[in-house]
Amino acid sequence: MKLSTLDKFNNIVIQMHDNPDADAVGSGFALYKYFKEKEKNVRLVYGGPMKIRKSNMLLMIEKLDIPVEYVDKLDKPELLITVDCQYGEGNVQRFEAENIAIIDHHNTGRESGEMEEIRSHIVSCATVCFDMLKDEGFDVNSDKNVATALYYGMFMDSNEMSELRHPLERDMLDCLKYDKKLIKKLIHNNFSIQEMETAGIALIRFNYDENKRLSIIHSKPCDPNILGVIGDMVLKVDSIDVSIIYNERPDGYKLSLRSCIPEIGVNDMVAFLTEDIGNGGGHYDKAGGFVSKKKFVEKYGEMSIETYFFNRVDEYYNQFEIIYSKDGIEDKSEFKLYEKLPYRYGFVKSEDITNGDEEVRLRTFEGDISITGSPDTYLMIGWFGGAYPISREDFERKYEVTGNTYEETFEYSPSVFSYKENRSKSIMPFARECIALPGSRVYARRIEKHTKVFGKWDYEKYMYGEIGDYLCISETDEHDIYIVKGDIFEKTYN
Ligand SMILES: [Mn+2]
Repeated sequence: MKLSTLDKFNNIVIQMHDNPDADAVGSGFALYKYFKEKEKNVRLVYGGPMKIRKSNMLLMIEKLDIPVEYVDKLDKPELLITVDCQYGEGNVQRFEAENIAIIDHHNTGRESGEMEEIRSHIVSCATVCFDMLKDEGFDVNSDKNVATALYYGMFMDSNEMSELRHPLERDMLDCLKYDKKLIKKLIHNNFSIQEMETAGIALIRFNYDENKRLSIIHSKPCDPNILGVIGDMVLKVDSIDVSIIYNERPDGYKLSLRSCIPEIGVNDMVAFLTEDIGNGGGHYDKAGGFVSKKKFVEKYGEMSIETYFFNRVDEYYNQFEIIYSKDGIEDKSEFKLYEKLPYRYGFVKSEDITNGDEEVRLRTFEGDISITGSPDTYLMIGWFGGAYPISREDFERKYEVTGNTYEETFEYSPSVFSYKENRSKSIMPFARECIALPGSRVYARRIEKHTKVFGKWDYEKYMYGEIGDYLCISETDEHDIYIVKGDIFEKTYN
């Protein structure tokens, strides 16, 4: 949904979930300002059993001048927009309205409809709003309070930015001109004495698996950020490599994961733990997620959440295989030779975007990779806009340059962050077209077991392959081992 499709309404109420958090308030406030600018009659409200009490929230609302109203009834507005929540869910007081729109980032199983924008792969609703506002040409930095509110919303929903997932979130971080002093003040007003006690109790009541060097903690209800604080502390213990902490909320369970070993990337692990019943993601070493109670019961019925986490963690550990590119693969008996079909791809010469040997961060779905501009390094643009580095030598062996420019639109346009210019910029304007040469071949086999590959380019991180993806070895370089998504492989190889 484009935000401007709602411009036709005049009486608009933006509703946050009950007991709104920073993400709900930040998102709601930014939308409020958008509609105010369009001279709409707009209100920002929440209902539910209790008024906001948390000190950071009260401070945020006061200092940023956010016109939040606590209401117990509405007189059927022309348009009701629920933000950071979905109309009809248990954590949103139900009000009648002539039209209903939803802007959210929770995975409740509902798909975006005509007047709905639900992006469950995004860490915060503030990020969804940021993107929608940007699309409308609304400058979020024109009002420092709006920029600060959006920043704080994402900050709180991502465990202080440590659980960011999507390149868009990193763009938002780079773009916002927010009030640093106020953010600092909010950080230091976040926990109450009771919550400190909760953290203490959580640390005493831990579950520990000696073989996996893993701890699972069920904390009492508390601010989600406390989970991150506890997790960071738990990981400093000499006999623990992986920490899972979760707690219960009215609508589900909030999870926070930490890892300090390269073989376990908690971004994959949380995605596995929340598969079909919620959403999750983040980084290799820090990640977060959410399990919806409704979806959990639908899928697992009476099972307790403790049992579920223990079983599921076992499954995760039992089912993956690890491959180190530097060691190569000895047994190639199940691999078959495939030929790359002559598809069109985009590529960029790294020098074109870096002005010489400048260092930039290439922003990919898997995270940022540092690239130094060089005549010998190119960037390939794959399906869905995923970009990755390739040496010129490999490139010239596998592709032929057509001389055309390469124009495609993607959900997220591949981009680099330039340290020199202190901004991120799309690489698409520099993209040229090439065609895969016939004879570019790989050995590949279908993955039957979750596989982690420590690749050639960045040894600290692995690529994660799920069942149905393909494990590939370059025909000419046995240390060039990588994973290609199943659907992409089947389309582009023969
Ligand atoms: Mn949120």
